[in-house]
Amino acid sequence: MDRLDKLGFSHWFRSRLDADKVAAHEIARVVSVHKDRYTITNGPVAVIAELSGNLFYSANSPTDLPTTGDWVYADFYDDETHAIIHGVIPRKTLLSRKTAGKQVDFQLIAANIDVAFVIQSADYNFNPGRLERYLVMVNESGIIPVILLSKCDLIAQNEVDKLKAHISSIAPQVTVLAFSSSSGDNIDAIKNFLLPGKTCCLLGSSGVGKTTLLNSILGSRQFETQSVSKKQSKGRHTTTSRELIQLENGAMLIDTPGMRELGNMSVDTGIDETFAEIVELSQNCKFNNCTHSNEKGCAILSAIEEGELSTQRYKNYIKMKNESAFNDMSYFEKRRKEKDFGKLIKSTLKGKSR
Ligand SMILES: Nc1nc2c(ncn2[C@@H]2O[C@H](COP(=O)(O)OP(=O)(O)OP(=O)(O)O)[C@@H](O)[C@H]2O)c(=O)[nH]1
Ligand SMILES: [Mg+2]
Ligand SMILES: [Zn+2]
Repeated sequence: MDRLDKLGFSHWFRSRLDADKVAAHEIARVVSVHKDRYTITNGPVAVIAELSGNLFYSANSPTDLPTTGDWVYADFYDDETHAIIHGVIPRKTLLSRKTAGKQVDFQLIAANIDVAFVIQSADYNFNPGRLERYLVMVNESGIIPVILLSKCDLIAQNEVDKLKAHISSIAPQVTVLAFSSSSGDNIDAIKNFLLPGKTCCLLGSSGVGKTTLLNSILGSRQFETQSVSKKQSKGRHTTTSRELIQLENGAMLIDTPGMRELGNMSVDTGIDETFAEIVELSQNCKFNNCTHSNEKGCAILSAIEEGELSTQRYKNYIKMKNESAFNDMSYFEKRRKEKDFGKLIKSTLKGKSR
């Protein structure tokens, strides 16, 4: 299984394999997804694949279907030019968010990521609240976050230092690197995280320079980038799909399209990890059921008063807690309705067949 190891397969996955499925199928990794067309690889070749009808129809939610980075059971056909995916192997980690817009469901970003680079650009894009949002998503799934501050050629060194200090106050446990793809500054420090057999991904708003960084790492302009329209200070969503790329040294990297809105659901663990000092403070609140909004003896409120905790950070914490709870409730409600609807159809069909 050596060629799979090179793609990141490890004991963790091996110990979770289904013996029957291993006997019936091959193992492969999903390189990219374009609507219902997948590209998968087992090492030597990358092959177009489709889902088996059984996998597609038995899926209860988007999380049951493969995404970029997933390990799958597959059958290869026609001299390995075509394949059918029969199942998803348990995931070590999964990056997902709430689908954009009003719909409440999970959208998968990538699976089996070891390290996530969360990128903000040093010029206009720096936004602590958004950074916290990304960290919640990454922490929730147990992925190691690394914060990258891009385009440092555009601001003075003392400004870079200030931003880095600000980030460290938000995320004291996380490595923060300032870099520039233009000058090449610190690209080597980023490369140190790209280890053979490990899978990393690039996350951040459109235009922060994710694809430019990927090209810098590759040492060639293999992937398309586009200048940020200065007027709106907004990127143009140049990258539109996620693709797993294997680097020369054997590490894997997934570039992702910038996200306009990052909504989280089911992220209580991620929130608590991202805001660990607030959780710790709450243990000193006078009342067990403290809502940290107006109670006397609230350790969080007094920390804010004493300037030990920033109001911004506290507000973002509460906001994300509420949002996650609200989204979970809506999702639960939706699933309940879908189930009822499913039962209705089943009972109608039963009635007909009688
Ligand atoms: N000055 C400067 N500009 C940079 C740097 N890195 C990227 N840029 C520019 O920023 C713009 C956007 O870069 P992209 O790499 O396309 O951004 P992206 O994050 O991949 O954007 P999406 O694919 O839309 O999510 C391009 O014009 C790049 O040339 C940098 O280090 N310094
Ligand atoms: Mg891009
Ligand atoms: Zn409290």
